[in-house]
Amino acid sequence: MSIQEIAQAVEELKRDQALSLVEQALNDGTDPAGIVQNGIVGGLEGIGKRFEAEEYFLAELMMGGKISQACIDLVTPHLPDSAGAKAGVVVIGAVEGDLHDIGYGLVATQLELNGFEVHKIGVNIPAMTFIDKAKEKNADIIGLSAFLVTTIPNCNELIDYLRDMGLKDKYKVIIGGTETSQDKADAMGADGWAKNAVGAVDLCKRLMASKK
Ligand code: B12
Repeated sequence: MSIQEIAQAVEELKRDQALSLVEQALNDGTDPAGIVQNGIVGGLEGIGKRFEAEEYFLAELMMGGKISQACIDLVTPHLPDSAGAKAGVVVIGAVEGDLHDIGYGLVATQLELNGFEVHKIGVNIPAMTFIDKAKEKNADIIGLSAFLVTTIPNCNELIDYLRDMGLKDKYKVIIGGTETSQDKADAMGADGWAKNAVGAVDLCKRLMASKK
């Protein structure tokens, strides 16, 4: 059994096989983070490629999302926990127009496991709702997830609002999602970008250290 087989089962939308391979890998003591990143997320990448090649369509994309979430739910209880003082408060969600929640869900889980208090506020969230939530929860960091070229400008919008409201220094804004990059983050004045959930934890830790 290899992690590659999990990726393949996810990519081929074989739900039962994917779930039992994940279970088997966990029982064999395979690193849970590796199962997620190389197995499940690897499979989703394959699905994305087939979608681009018009081999898969929206129905397959949706099925892939559901299968992956079920696999991630199996792995989550096995991810290593870090006890200790609260590392910081993060409000995270998908920006207006964006319905992709698997990626930021993984970021939220990793942050929680690393001692952050995380408030997941959902998908298709308008900029002002992020800001209101950040105020309500006294957040340190606002995490914006954007997977589409058409939704990335909504990250800019939120940063512009924070500037106009004189709140740009109060909240650190980080972005992530397939079509985002460090360059895009820099261009819009975000405080950081991360490629994946592990990178997001490092980033948030660094930002919290710079706040102190
Ligand atoms: C599953 C999926 C869907 C599912 C989402 C299900 C769900 N509940 O999330 C559904 C079916 C809903 C969907 C819909 C659409 N999708 Co879609 N989808 C995907 C797919 C295959 C996987 C995305 C995913 O969840 N990956 C798994 C995560 C875990 O992987 P990840 O990106 O590595 O995640 C990490 C980082 O992104 C980062 N991260 C994520 N968020 C954040 C936030 C912060 C703050 C930080 C720091 C880091 C961070 O950390 C994550 C964890 O490690 C991608 C293909 C791809 N390669 O991304 C297309 C993809 C994103 N979708 C695409 C498209 C076109 C669509 C649709 C427009 C299709 C349509 N015709 O309707 C709709 C748009 C819906 C909408 N308004 O949002 C395109 C986008 C292309 C573009 N240039 O904009 C992609 C790239 C597919 C493709 N290759 O064409 N999709």
